Amino acid sequence: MRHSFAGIVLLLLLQNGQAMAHAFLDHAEPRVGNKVATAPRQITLWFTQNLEAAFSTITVTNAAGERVDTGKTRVSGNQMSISLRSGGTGAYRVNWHVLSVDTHTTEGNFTFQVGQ
Ligand SMILES: [Cu+2]
Repeated sequence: MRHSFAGIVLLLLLQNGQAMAHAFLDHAEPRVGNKVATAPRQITLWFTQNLEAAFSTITVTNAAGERVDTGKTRVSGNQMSISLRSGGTGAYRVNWHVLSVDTHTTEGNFTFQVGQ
């Protein structure tokens, strides 16, 4: 009886630890919310956990809402990046969707400013 109770507590602790280990955005280049003088050639995102390349993607839209990414996300460890076409000035939105190695998916988006 005592043993099985300890086992259940351990299981709950393990599950909780795993749930807190989803891949979340750690930082990005260009930085989230930052302003850059000219449109970057690529976007790079770093996550809190390693990513599964096949199911992790980035899309980027310019101020007019047009896709300006080249459509090919590159994944390496906890990092992924994508090249951009020139898309003019204004607010760029970066949308990310990742599958981390713990099989959980997370997604989010942020903007940065190009030009003045
Ligand atoms: Cu997770």
